[in-house]
Amino acid sequence: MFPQVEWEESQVEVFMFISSAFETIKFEVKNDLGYLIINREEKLNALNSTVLSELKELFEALHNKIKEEKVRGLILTGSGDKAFIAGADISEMKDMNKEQARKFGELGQQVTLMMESLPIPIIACVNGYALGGGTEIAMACDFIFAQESAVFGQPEVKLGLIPGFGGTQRLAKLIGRGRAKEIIYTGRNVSAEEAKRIGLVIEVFKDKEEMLLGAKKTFSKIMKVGSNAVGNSKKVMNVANDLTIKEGLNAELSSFIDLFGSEEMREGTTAFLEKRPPNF
Ligand code: CO8
Repeated sequence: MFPQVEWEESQVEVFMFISSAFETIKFEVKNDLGYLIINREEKLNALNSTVLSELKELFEALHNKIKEEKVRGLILTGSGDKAFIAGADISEMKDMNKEQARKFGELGQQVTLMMESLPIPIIACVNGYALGGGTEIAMACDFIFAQESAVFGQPEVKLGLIPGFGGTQRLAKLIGRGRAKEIIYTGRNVSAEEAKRIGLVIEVFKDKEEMLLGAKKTFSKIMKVGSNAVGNSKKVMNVANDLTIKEGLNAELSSFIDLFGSEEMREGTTAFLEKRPPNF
């Protein structure tokens, strides 16, 4: 019933220590919260095949280890002050043949599906340009925070291309078809303020520091509730757009039943009746 990602065995044994294994991303876990940083500041964090492959490897490792390592959420941002992700790497794309383009497109799409399939929330903290693939990666997160100077957009038409990491699908679902078409057809920039107004972004902050603090505050609330309940909410809510209302309601019911009688549910309901905070 749920769109399946085919998770592969991760080569990485303990992801807590893999940060040093990556060239273009940084990852660390503090207080059960993962911080993932796209780390190609000199190229405005543009997504080349190495970044995408490393993201895929990280998400595979996370998927396999999430329970034992107790990661409850991810904050995704870009290194530096200028860009979240300035899109797919144009210099790498320029000379690709059709087969290479297909592989590159598939890899990017796969990364976005993995993000949606991980059973923990991901908050995009957009700290500057999020163009093309940048807006697309942000949209694969559960929701988007932005700093005032953030710039969104799908400028692919200016390069004679169309969005290729899910933008043609996810933007319309998030903000409605008409506005999504206008943004994609013109390739124009969308400010953080407009992005909030049209529902692409849910919160705008003065600067990166405040935005990261805001994300941490949101996670401190999420971490107090049942992690399986959050994971199941994500699973069911992410498929909502792909299903008829009847299929969606069935997905909701089966997920609801899965949680019924779980330790988490027992603790949540018992704590309420005993008038004490739950111990999840
Ligand atoms: N790719 C490669 N390099 C980039 C990119 C990019 N997307 N964006 C910036 N850079 C590089 C620049 O080339 C420059 O490198 P160098 O210093 O070596 O010359 C460095 O980053 C700094 O950039 P600028 O000097 O251009 O910085 P400015 O402040 O002048 O401008 C902008 C910032 C406005 C963000 C500008 O860099 C820009 O317009 N970048 C391109 C934005 C863009 O068009 N993004 C969409 C790319 S297409 C895409 O994402 C499609 C995804 C799906 C693909 C599916 C394939 C099948």
